[in-house]
Amino acid sequence: SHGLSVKHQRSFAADFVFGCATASYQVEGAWNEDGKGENIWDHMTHNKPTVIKDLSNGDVAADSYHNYKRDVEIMRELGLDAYRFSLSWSRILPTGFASEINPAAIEYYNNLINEMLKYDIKPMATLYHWDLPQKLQELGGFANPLIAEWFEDYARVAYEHFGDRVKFWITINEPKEICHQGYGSTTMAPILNSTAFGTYLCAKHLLLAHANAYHAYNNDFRPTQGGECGITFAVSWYDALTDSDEDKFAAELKKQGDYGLYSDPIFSEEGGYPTDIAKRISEKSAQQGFSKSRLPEFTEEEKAWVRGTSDFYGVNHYTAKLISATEHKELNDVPSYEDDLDIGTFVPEDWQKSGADWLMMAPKSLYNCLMDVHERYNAPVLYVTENGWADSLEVGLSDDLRVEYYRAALEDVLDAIDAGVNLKGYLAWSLIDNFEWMSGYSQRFGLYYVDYEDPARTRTAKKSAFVYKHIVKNRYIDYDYEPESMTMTID
Ligand code: GBH
Repeated sequence: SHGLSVKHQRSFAADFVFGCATASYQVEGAWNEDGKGENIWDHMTHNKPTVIKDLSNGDVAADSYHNYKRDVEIMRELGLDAYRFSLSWSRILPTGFASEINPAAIEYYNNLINEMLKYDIKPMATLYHWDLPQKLQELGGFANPLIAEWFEDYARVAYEHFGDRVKFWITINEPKEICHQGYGSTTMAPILNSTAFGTYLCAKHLLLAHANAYHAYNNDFRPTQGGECGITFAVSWYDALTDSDEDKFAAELKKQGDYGLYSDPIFSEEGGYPTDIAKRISEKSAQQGFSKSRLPEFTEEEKAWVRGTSDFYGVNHYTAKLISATEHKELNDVPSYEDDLDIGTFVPEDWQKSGADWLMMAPKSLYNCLMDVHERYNAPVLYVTENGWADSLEVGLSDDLRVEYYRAALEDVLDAIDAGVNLKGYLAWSLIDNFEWMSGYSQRFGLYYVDYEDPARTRTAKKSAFVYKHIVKNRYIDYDYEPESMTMTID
């Protein structure tokens, strides 16, 4: 680079944490090796394979169970400060319960963590990224209030075995996706489709489970281990379609329903659910002839137990939608979260489309989300725990749109920091291509390309990997940078 155009560039602080993220079911494979128990994704993909777009599953995925050394080598190639991965509950506790710990699972995660620490890469561990032990699902999963005890027991096992080295814990990844998609709909395991009753029942118990895991860490492990423990939400940007009060209210309702419902109880001053969405659900329930709201209330004691239980607010951010108040729809006899919201969503034609139908390049969407969370919750410590772009299958290593997406997102990060947001780190989704849930392998999110035809699951750096590496190393965004060759090395 000639240096002139970069002089005016703003920099990321030396202690700003740059990393990449993955999740167990999406990368590990080895679905039944060394004593791992069945989880809800194993169960669904094996028993109902047609729900996955390409009829695939995570049986092998990127085979990170056998390739963890190569994964850490990739982190070194990229020069990462940190790596976010998730623990497979059913690998560690094959029955779901803490009475039986699988030693091979402990060894696998020890190996991964120790390999990272050898090279000074900070492990950031998610306890739950969607792969519930099937046995616990059969007992109701997040619809059963006992999930709070089961999850706490599991969390304690994780803190006990890994907490001497893991200093950053995320309890649960994206509550709304778990509850709405998994319980109230059919777009994620366990595809219960049990209406909005399922969605909100899950919401309450999930929050209690999170709070138990947080308090366990805070009371019994933090004093000796000294790490951070928090939770991560899917935060999309929802702008009002027009300036009308109705559209603005609709956009606010969508924010409350998508993340406020799950993060207000933890981060708001008063605790408990956000008022507008709670009122809406209660009104809809009454209109439909129910004697009380389908949103289960917290007792005062529960409210107090959940409030304040996160050391940071984790933001998974991808895209944006424009929101309008629609004509009041006819009463739906199947109560759903969508029916409760009763809003319209729009995507402008000129937003660049990705390989995923829901993911568009929306201007300033990450900045707007970070500002919203900052203002809504009185300036919490923030981490971007996921952010990324989907390619369709035709795109190989020349992923120019991903390069454009990451540069724009990181520009938003700098803007947010300038505006006073207490943002400590940024993790790109994803380190490598992986199993994209219901889309199977038909969408690729990796900085590295995974060859699924190759039994070795060879990983190759895409153009975006070189660009991300350059940013991480130099701490600024150089728009003139082009990789000289596509040969990746460790600096
Ligand atoms: C993350 O979820 C997951 O944590 C990760 O495992 C996954 O691989 C990654 O993203 C990529 O998908 O705008 O109404 O069409 C992302 C969750 C999924 C939330 C799509 C918003 C769009 C709903 N997002 N969803 S809509």
